[in-house]
Amino acid sequence: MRLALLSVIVAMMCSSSSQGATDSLVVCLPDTTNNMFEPVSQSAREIRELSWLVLGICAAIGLVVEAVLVWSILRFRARPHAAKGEPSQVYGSNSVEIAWTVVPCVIVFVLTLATVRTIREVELTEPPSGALMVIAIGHQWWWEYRYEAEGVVTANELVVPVGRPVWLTLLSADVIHSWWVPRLTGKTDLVPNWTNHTWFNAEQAGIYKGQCAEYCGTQHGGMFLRVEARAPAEFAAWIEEQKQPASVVMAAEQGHQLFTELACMNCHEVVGTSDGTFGPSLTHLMSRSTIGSGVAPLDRDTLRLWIADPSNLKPGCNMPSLKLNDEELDAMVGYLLTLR
Ligand code: HEC
Ligand SMILES: [Cu+2]
Repeated sequence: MRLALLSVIVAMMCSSSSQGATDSLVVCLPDTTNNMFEPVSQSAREIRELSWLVLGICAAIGLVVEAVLVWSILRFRARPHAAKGEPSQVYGSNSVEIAWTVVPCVIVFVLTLATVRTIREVELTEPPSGALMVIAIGHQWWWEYRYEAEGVVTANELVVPVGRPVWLTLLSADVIHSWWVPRLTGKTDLVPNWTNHTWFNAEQAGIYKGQCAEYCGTQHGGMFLRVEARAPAEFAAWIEEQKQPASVVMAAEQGHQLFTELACMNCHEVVGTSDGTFGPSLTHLMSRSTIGSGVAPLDRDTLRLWIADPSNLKPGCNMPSLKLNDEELDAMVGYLLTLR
């Protein structure tokens, strides 16, 4: 019954889109990997089930109301030769009053029970046993990830092992942000001076996308989330790489020198060189695949554009242009490219 009703709504949604009628929800939504109806973790699956239930009940109510409306319009429309004057007036009806009080109460009760049950399964108060503990800090407009036990700090791209629960401690450095990767779990806010938690257990290797889900300023829209779930052995290898200090390449000495002479080092950490924390850690910058919290792929060209002036890629972001000349830019980019 529930599914039959839903397929009606879905068919209606699809046929009103320019793509024409299609027979599944997946096809009429944009083809991205952040579809909450394709969960890859237990809690995301619970949330999907609840969403279907709520959508189904609401669709049924919508259909009943529309049906009564259409029927009334047709049945009681003004007809030629109908009696003139006011129709007969009806005042109060106990049975109708009782029906439209009791039925909504029952519906709300069912929705409440289902919601409470889902919340209890999705929101834990303690980390699940054996969980990987990561601190996630929201900044305007990027994400800091600290694996305290492992001694690893990275930014924007959270790497996790498949099949092991991940317990995230959510903090904010400035305003309220919200961590939401729909295929992994529901959204939880990162609130200044307050500690929140969320968790997920990725069942398949892959890259899961999301987006800061609480308006946090100019570049809120440029504050993407990206979680990469890797097989446990690959994850362990990644941790080992991230624990290494930054590589020192003689050929990049000029850029390294510039990095320490300019303000870069006040804002950025490069283990062995600087310990700024205002901006993302650059120790293993090139192990990431995007720049600016996902606004562009990370390569030589985007790096050069970014250093010349970050607003080329992310207008309004909190890194200033240090107005390097062409030669300095080449040296700086050459150095950053060695930070693998
Ligand atoms: C006032 C502090 C500040 C200074 C000075 C600064 N940065 Fe940044 N930098 C930031 C912030 C903040 C971000 C994150 C911007 C965002 O994504 O919204 C950033 C981002 C970056 C990124 C992208 C990192 C990523 O993973 O997305 C690189 C690379 C970078 N800075 C290099 C440099 C270099 C090189 C210098 C010196 C020429 C420098 N920064 C100077 C604050 C600073
Ligand atoms: Cu945000």
